[in-house]
Amino acid sequence: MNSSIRRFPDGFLFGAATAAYQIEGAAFEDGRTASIWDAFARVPGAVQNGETGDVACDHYHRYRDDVRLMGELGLQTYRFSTSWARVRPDGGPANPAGLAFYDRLVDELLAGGIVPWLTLYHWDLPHALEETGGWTSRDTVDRFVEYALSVHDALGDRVTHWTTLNEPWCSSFLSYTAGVHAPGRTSVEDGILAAHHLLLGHGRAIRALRERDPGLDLGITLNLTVADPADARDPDDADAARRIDGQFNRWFLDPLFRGEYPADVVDDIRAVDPLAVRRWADAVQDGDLETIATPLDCLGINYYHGELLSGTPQPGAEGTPHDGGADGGNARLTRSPFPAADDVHWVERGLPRTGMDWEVQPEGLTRVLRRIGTEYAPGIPLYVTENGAAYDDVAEAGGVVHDAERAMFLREHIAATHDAIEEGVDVRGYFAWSLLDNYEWSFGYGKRFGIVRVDYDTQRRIVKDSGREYARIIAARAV
Ligand code: PNW
Repeated sequence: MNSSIRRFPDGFLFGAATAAYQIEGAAFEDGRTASIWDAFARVPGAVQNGETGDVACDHYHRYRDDVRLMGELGLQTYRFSTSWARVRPDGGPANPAGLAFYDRLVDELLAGGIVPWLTLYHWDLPHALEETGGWTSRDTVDRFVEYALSVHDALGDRVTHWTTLNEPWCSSFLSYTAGVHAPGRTSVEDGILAAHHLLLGHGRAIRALRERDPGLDLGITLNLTVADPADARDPDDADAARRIDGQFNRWFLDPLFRGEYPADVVDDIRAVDPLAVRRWADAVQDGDLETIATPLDCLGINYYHGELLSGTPQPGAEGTPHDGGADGGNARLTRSPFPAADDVHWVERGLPRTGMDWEVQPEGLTRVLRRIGTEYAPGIPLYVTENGAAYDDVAEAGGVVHDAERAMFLREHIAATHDAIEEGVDVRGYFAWSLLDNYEWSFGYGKRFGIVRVDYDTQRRIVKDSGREYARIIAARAV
């Protein structure tokens, strides 16, 4: 990283991101029915303090104020997700009252000159569809396409940027293999089946939306990491890094951009669970990979941290940085989200850590962008659709939050994004996670990622120092 001023190209978009279940609240209003998160949050021990998204940031009722806040920060774009259980309760017929909320939200954004960036699936499957198999069932793919088209019916005249899925690694392996996210299932077979049907739903939705409206900007958002071996010359360390890269990054990148699953990872998983792989192979039908590899208009990348890996057990270290709640008091983690990584160990390298215990490694973002821009998606515009940090903020008298660490985190990662652009990678935007403190899944309200603080008793919003810093960066278009 050099230290001179980095100016962003014209057209580069600065924004912030949220997701429906994490901020909306109004969980059972206007016809919305339960999603798998409403159900999971009520399972004893699943979420810290038994917290639910019933109220969350009450954004459903306060969206006008929240959009005004976005305007004050100078956001050019806002990434949000629609709630499937609001739009098609129980996965059934479309619900006009639920769609009307997004209609109002989009109008408000457009009136404020903010570009809506819509994600269809940020993990909140209607609970009724989980009862019929959830993402392990191929029927859910058809339901997802119907849902995508319902949202397009309502918003397609005003929303150009559509993301099918947010982080399918989380909604398959954290959700169906590790069991730390809804629906809390714990098998290798369910994880790989869910991943396949999610990817198939993505490809089918892209095709259906494009057929309707060739002018849309269509993509998917993946969470990606840099998996480095502690010692590249040590074959066990190199193998550990290969496995995590394979199970976290390539399991999704290869089918999406090369139309094939990574053979080395299939072999690894077969070695630990041959029956799961046989059932999964039966579920992958002719033509599926072609559908999954339907060309995209853009790719969203969520980046939080990298990993340093070894084949040798590390003193005092347990689990992975991806346990999604295990070290936050979540007792449900019965297995690793990585089906075939028993001999993989995470190495402590002394980097600063955030409140999630995640390492701060900005140059990893530059490397992820470089790799995707050259190896996987040359010619496809990339967007950093999430990046941010949880810290234990304190609201001081006078309504200020001095979150210098988060401000530094954002600054360094925005600079790392610019480094990739300077190298020639086609990165077109950056979204801070998150606009608001919100419901951090199995951590409940215990982790605060917002550049705006939310007081959950009063619903008062306070722009943190990091929010002011981000507003300055946006105004200067430079860091
Ligand atoms: C992402 N991991 O989740 C999500 O898109 C957001 O909804 C979430 O609030 C944000 O990142 C912060 O956690 C992740 O275990 C959850 O590696 C877990 C992991 C990664 C991303």
